[in-house]
Amino acid sequence: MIQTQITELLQIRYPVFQGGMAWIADGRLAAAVSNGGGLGIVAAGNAPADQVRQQIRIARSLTSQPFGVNIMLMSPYADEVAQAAAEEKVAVVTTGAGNPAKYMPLWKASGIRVIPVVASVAMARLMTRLGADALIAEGGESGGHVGELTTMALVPQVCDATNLPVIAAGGIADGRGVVAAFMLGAQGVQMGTRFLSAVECTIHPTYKEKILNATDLCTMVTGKRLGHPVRSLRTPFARAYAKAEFGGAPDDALEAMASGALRRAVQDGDTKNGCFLAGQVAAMVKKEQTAAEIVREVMDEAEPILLGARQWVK
Ligand code: TUI
Repeated sequence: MIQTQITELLQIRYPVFQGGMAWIADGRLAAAVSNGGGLGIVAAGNAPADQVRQQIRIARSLTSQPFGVNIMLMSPYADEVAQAAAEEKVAVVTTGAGNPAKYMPLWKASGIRVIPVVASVAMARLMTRLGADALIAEGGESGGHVGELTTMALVPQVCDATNLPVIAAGGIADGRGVVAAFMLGAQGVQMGTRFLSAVECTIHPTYKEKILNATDLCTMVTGKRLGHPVRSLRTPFARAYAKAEFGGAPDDALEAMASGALRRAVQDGDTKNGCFLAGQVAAMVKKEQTAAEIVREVMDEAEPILLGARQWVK
């Protein structure tokens, strides 16, 4: 049994978070992860507050365990979703793609544990000062919106900059990744891509199939020119976007291409015009399993590796 400050703080069995994947992480997936002993997270993405509230209520109806809500700060609905999360008194709020400073007093006053994603030491320091309860240090191996640093470089630097427990994210898909994250100073992990193959993950079958067939070099980063780099599978859409981006297409043409692209991947499995977000570990996702099996398998793998590490010390 592995216990850390994160299992302690959140009263969960395993220090494993499910990433807040926009359009993907609904109440059903979040509840399944939480019932499996991890921390399930409902992703708000770009959805309005009433839809997020509905998913929070679905999660609550399916589990008595704690779960979280991820607030994507670039969303036009971020203000109203932040308010809804406070009213619903979810156990945890995680944030991504921006600075949640203006919402922190509200969430803290509602008794919510606030765990922002940080991609830099400066943001880690700021969030620590503003009263975050823990930090998620997410490296650029992850799927979706990515920062500059890798998990290997970011996690120890964030750990050195804060006294809060740190959850490592980006590039983790099995027990080896968990142990590596612990060795860098993390007290927990967050996985997104690995949960794409969960039975309870209701993405289009084409999306699942693409993850299960992925190879090591299957992902790429696009969107740097407009300041929103995202990692996704190297599909015809991603190649066409990269070509337009480097070929000098006007900003509004790029925005038009990207608009609705996540939804087209998740709901329609549209490989021509959809953006299939995935991390560099996509090739490590080998089979469909329940969310509970995933959480358990990863932690069951981690334990003997941690115990075996002693062999190296003579
Ligand atoms: O947020 C994510 N991953 C995401 S968000 C998303 S939706 C989207 N759609 C289209 C374009 C862009 C996003 C898909 N995947 N991960 C957490 C994360 N947060 N990664 C990096 C950051 C981050 C970056 C900058 C956090 C804070 C930050 O601060 C900037 C500032 O305001 O100083």
